[in-house]
Amino acid sequence: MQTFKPNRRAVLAGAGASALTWRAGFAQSAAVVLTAQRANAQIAPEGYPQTEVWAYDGALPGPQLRVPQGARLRRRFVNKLDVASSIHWHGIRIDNAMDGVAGLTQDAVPPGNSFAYDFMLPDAGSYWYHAHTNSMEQVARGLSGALIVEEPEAPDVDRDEVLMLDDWLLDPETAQIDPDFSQPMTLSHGGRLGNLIGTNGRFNYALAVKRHERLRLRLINASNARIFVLRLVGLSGWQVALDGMPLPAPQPVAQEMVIAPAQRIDLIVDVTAEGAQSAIERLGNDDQWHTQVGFEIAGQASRARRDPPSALPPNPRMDLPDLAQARSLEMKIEGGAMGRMAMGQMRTLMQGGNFWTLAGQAGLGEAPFARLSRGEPVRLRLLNDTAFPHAMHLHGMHFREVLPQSKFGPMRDTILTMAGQSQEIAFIADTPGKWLLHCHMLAHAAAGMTAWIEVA
Ligand SMILES: [Cu+2]
Repeated sequence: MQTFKPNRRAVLAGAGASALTWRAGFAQSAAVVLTAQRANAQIAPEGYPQTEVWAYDGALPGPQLRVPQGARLRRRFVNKLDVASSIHWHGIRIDNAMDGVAGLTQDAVPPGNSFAYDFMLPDAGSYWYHAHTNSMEQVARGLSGALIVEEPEAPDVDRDEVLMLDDWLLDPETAQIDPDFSQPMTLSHGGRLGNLIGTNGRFNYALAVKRHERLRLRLINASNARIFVLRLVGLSGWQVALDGMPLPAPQPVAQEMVIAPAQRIDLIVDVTAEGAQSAIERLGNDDQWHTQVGFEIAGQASRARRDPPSALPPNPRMDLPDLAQARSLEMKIEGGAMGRMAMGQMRTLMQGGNFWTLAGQAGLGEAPFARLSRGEPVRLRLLNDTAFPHAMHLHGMHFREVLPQSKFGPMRDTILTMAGQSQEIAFIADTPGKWLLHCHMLAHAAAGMTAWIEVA
C-alpha cells in the first residue's frame, strides 16, 4: 500500500479552506482564536435572502479543524454573541475541564469574554465541536464544525472530504431561522426537524470527482434531531470507522446506512458510476430517495480498480470491558408524547418545563446518576420506554453495545435507541471527571433528557 502525508496531499489537491485551517491548527499558537459571532450564509436556494446564523469564525459550518493524533488543540474561544456560550468537543476522550458543558464542567462564557481550550487528542478520527450552552438553539443557529484528528499514516485515498449533514428550520418566505425554541410540540415529539436539508451549510452540496477516484468521506450528523437513512449510488464503499473509532475491518456498504444526530461514519468509497452522476442519497419522509450529496463525474483517475482498503490503525484504549466484573446499571427513558407516563407525573414534569426523564429524573440533579471508580468496567442497560427514538450520547468515553453471546458492537459515543427498545452498553470508566449522558435530539435534552456520571 502506498502511503502519503495526508495534509500535504490535501494541500496539493487544492482543498483551499481546509488546508488553511489545518495550518492554523498546526501552528498551535495559544493566540489562535475561534470566535462565535453572527454571520450571514446562503443556505436556501438562490433567489432567497441570506440566512442570519450564529457561526464560528463566521463560517457555516465552522472552520474545519485538523490536528495530528497525539497533538494538543489550543483555541481561545471568543464569544461575540449576545448570549453566553461554550464549546463541546464531541467524542474526544478529553480533559474534563475542557469538555465545554456549561453548568457541569465550566461556566458558560459571557458575551464579550473568552475561554482558553487546550487539550490532548488521544484518538485519530472524525469528531466535531459544537455549542454546549442552550445547545438546542445554539447548534440550530449554526454553532458547529468538524474536528478531524489525523492518523500518523493516512489511508491510501485520493481525497479526504468532510460532509456535515444538517437541516435548518427556516421561514419559507424570509429564509430566516425559526426563532421558537420552546414549542411544546417540538420538545415532546421527535425534536426540532428542519424544512431544508443540506450538507456543509448548503442545500445542494456537490463535489466534482473523477471516475475511479478513491475518497475518504467523513459523514457527521450535525442536525438537531434528524436521523438520516442514506445509500450510495454509483459509489462502492466500505465503512472504516464509527464515531471516530476505527472498525477492526472495513465493512462493505451493502445496504442503507443510518446515522443518528451526533453520530459519524467514515467511509472509503470508489467512484464506480458509468454515467456522469453518483450520489449519497437520503430517504425522505415521502419514501423517495433524494440527493443528499451529489458527486459530479468529470474525468478519470489514473488508477482504475484497486484492492479493498485496509483497516485504519486502532486507537489506544479500545480494550473490551470485562462483563463478568462490570457494575450493572439501568436507565429507563420515559416521557414524551404518546408515552406511558402517568398523567399526573407528566403534568408535574411539564410544570418544570420538561417532558422527559432519565432514570426518573428530568435534567441534571445535584448527585450523579452513578459514581464510578476510575478503570471500572460498567454495563448500562438503556430502556427506551417512550414512543420516540433517541440518540444517547456519553461524554468522555466511548462504549460498545453488548450483543447476544456476550459479543460486542463497535466502539461508539452515541447510540440510537428506538421506541420500546432495550439495549445494553458497556465501557471502561477510564476518563476521570463529570460526564454528561444525554439525548442528542437537542430538544429532548432541553426538555429533561440529561444526566451525568462521575468517574473518580
Ligand atoms: Cu431523545
